[in-house]
Amino acid sequence: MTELLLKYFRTKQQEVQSEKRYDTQCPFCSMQCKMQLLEQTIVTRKKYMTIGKDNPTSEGRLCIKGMNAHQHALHKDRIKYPLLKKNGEFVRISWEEALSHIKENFTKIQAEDGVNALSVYGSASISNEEAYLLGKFARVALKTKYIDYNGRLCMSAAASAASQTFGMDRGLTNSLSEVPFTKCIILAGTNIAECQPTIMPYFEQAKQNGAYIIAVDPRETATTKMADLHLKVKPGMDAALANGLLKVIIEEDLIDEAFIRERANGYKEVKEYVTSLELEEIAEMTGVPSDQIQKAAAMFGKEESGMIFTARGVEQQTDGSAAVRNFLNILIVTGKIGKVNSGYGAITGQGNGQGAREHGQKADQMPGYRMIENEEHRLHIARIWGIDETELPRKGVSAYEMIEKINEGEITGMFLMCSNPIVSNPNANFVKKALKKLKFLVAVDMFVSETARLADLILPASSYLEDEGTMTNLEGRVTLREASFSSPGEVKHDWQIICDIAKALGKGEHFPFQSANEIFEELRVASRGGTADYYGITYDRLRKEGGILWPCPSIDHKGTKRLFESSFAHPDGKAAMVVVNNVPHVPKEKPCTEFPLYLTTGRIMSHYLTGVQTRKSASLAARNFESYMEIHPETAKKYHISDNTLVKIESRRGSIVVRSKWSATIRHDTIFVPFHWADSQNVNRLVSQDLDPTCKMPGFKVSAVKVHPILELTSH
Ligand SMILES: Nc1nc2c(c(=O)[nH]1)N[C@H]1C(S)=C(S)[C@@H](COP(=O)(O)OP(=O)(O)OC[C@H]3O[C@@H](n4cnc5c(=O)[nH]c(N)nc54)[C@H](O)[C@@H]3O)O[C@H]1N2
Ligand SMILES: Nc1nc2c(c(=O)[nH]1)N[C@H]1C(S)=C(S)[C@@H](COP(=O)(O)OP(=O)(O)OC[C@H]3O[C@@H](n4cnc5c(=O)[nH]c(N)nc54)[C@H](O)[C@@H]3O)O[C@H]1N2
Ligand code: SF4
Ligand SMILES: [Mo]
Repeated sequence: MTELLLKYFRTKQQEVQSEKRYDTQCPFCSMQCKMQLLEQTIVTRKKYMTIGKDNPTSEGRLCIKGMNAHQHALHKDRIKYPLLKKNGEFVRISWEEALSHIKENFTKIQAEDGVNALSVYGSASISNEEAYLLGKFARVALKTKYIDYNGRLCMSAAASAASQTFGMDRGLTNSLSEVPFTKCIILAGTNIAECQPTIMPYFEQAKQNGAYIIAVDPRETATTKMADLHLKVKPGMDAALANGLLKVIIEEDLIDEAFIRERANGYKEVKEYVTSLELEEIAEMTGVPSDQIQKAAAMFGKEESGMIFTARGVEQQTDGSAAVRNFLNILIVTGKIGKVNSGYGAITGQGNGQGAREHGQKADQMPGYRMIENEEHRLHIARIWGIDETELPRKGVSAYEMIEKINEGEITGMFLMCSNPIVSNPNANFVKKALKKLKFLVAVDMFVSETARLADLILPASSYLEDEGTMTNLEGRVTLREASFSSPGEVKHDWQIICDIAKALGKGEHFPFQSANEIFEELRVASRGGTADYYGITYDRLRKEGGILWPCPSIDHKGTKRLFESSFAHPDGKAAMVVVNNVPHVPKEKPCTEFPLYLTTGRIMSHYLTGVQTRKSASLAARNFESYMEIHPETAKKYHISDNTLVKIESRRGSIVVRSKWSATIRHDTIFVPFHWADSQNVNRLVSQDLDPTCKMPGFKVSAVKVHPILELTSH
C-alpha cells in the first residue's frame, strides 16, 4: 500500500468517533446466517455495515442479501405508527385508538357473522415465539378455527411427505457437516447457489472429495452448473422421473435388501409398479433421455453413501407431496437414510420456515408438531393454555382456501401478520378481488406492502435488528437471534402486538408476556413430549452453545444431529413407502395450441420473496430493478421476441408484462419468470389456483402460457 493510501485510511479512522456492534441474524433465508451490524458515527453522520459472525451452520459467511439487509431495516419508508384508512388515505393514529378500533371491529364481525368469520394469516418469517403466540391467539383469544400461514405455499409438500414416509418432518435428517463426506448427491428442484448461497461450500467440498452431483431442473442455474449430470426435466414431471430412477435401481439390483426388509413397509407394491413401467415412456414424459436416467440411477445406487435434497421445484406442484415421497422411496430402497453421510434434506425456505411449521400456525396443528384433531394432543395443549379442551377450535383450511372463503363471504375479517398474499398467492387477480371484500383487514408489516395497501388498519412491526427471538434454521437447529437495536417511532414487536390485542379483547390473562424469553418458556413446556420437542432448550443454553438441533427433550440432552439411526418415527418404527403414479390425480395444465409454453417461476439471488424488503434495498434493487422472462432463443424467434424487449405473457387467469432475456440453456418448451415483483409484473396473476389435494400446496411451478412481443420484431 502506498504511503498516501495509508495516510488516507488513518485519517478516515480518526474521523470515526464511535463504533457500536449489534448482534443479529439475517432476516432472509433458512441458513439464518449470524451477523453483526456495525454502526460508525462520523461527526454527526451514522454509517452502517453488516459482517458475518461465526456459527456452526454458515460458519461466518454472508451472501449479498445478508450484507445489505440493514438497508431496508433502516429505510425511511418503514412504518413508524399505526395507520388507519380514512376516506382512502392512511392517517396516523395512536396505539390506543388502533386497539379500540380492532376490538370494536372484531367483536362486531363475530357477533354478526360468527366466531369463525375472523381469520388469521401468519408467516414463517416471524420467530418461534411469535409463531407459537399467533396460533394461541387465533384459538384462545379469537376462538376461530381459521388460521394458516405463508409456509403453506412453501414447506407444506415436503413436510407432509416426510411426515407420511418417516413419521416426522425435520428438513435435514443429517447436519450439514456430513455433506462434504457423502459420495453422491441429488439436487432436485433446488437452486441453493442463489437461494441459500452460504450453504455452497459444503457441496463444493463434497465435490472436491469426489462426490458425484446430479441436478434436476428445467433450466441451467448457478446450482446445476456445479453438477456432473444435469437432468433437464419437463416442469412438473419429477414424480415420473423418480419412478424411472427407482426402476433402474431395482432392476439393476442396486438395492439394500436388508434395510428394506428391516426398516420399511410397502416395498413390494413399489417394485411391482415401477417394474411394470417402460423406461422409454418415462424418458418421453419427463424429457430426460433414458441413458441419463440410467446413469443417474447407477451412480446413486452404487455409491456407498448418498443424499437427496429437494426444494420448491419438486414441491410446489399439485402432486408435490407425492413427488417428494417418490424421492424418499429412492433413499429407502438404497438404504441411504438414517446413516452417517446418507440422508434427506428439504431445503427450507424462509428464515424460520422450519420452526414456524412446528408450533401451531398451520390450520391443523398445535405446538410441538401436535395435531389439532388428536384428542390426546388437544388435552395436553388445552391444559397448558388454561382452557377447557372443548373450547379449542377444530381444524381450519389452508392459506389459499381461506381466500376462497373470504370470496364466498364466510370469512369477513382478517388479521394478517408478515405476509403479502396478493403477490405470493396463486391466481393473484382473484386474491386481490377477494381481499377487497373483507369488512376489516388488519396488516402487521414493516412497510405498506401491496396487500397492506388494501388494509383498513396497518400496525408497524419491528425488524430483525430490533426483535429478539429464536429461529430454527434449515438443519433443524434452534438459534437465538439477539436484537438490541432500538425500534423507530412507535414500532412494536409482533409478539407485543399480539399480546396487546389479546388484552384489548379481554384475554390478557392468557397473554401476560413481557419478553420473548417468557414466551419461549411456555413454548418449551407446550412442545414437551411432542415430535418437535424443544423442552431441553433454553435461552441460556442457546447463548452458550450457539444453537441446538431438535428434538431436545431434556436440559442435559445434547440435541439430535442425525435422525432415524435405529428407527423411523412411525409407531412400528418403519418407513412407509408408497406407490406414486406417473400420472397425478389432479391433472396439471399442459401446453396446448392456445397456450403453447410451460411457465415456471422461482427466485433470483438479489431479491427475496415478494420483494417488499429487497426492493427497498438500494444495492440489491440495483442488481435487478425489474422482472424478466427467461426464454430459449429459438423459442423466442418463433414468437418474434427479440432479446431484452417487453413481452406480454398470458395464461387462462391473467396477463403480465416483463422484459425478455434470452437463455440458450433453458428448455425450449419452458419460460421462467421470478416472482419478486408486483402489480403488472406479478407472475402470480398467471398461476393456477389448483392445489395438491394432500397438503394444499399450489402448483406454482407449472402453468400453460402464451407470449407475444409488445412491439413486433421489425427484422426477421
Ligand atoms: N435469493 C433468494 N433466496 C431465497 C428466497 C428468495 O426469494 N430469494 N426465498 C427463500 C424461500 S422462502 C424459499 S422457499 C427458498 C426456495 O428455494 P428454491 O426452491 O431453490 O428456489 P426456486 O427458485 O423457487 O426453485 C428452485 C428451482 O426449481 C426449478 N424448477 C422449476 N420447475 C421445476 C420442476 O418442475 N421440477 C424441478 N425439478 N425443478 C423445477 C427452478 O428452475 C429453480 O431453479 O429460497 C429461500 N431463499
Ligand atoms: N409464483 C410463485 N409464487 C410463490 C412462490 C414461488 O416460487 N412462485 N413461492 C412461495 C413461497 S416458497 C413463499 S415462502 C411465499 C412467501 O410469500 P409472502 O409471505 O407473501 O412473502 P414476503 O415477501 O416475505 O412477505 C412478507 C411481508 O411481511 C413483511 N415483514 C418482513 N418481516 C416482518 C416481520 O418481522 N414482522 C412483520 N409483521 N412483517 C414483516 C414484509 O415487509 C412483507 O411485506 O411466496 C410463495 N409464492
Ligand atoms: S440470505 Fe440466507 S444465505 Fe444470504 S446471508 Fe441471509 S441467511 Fe445467509
Ligand atoms: Mo418459501
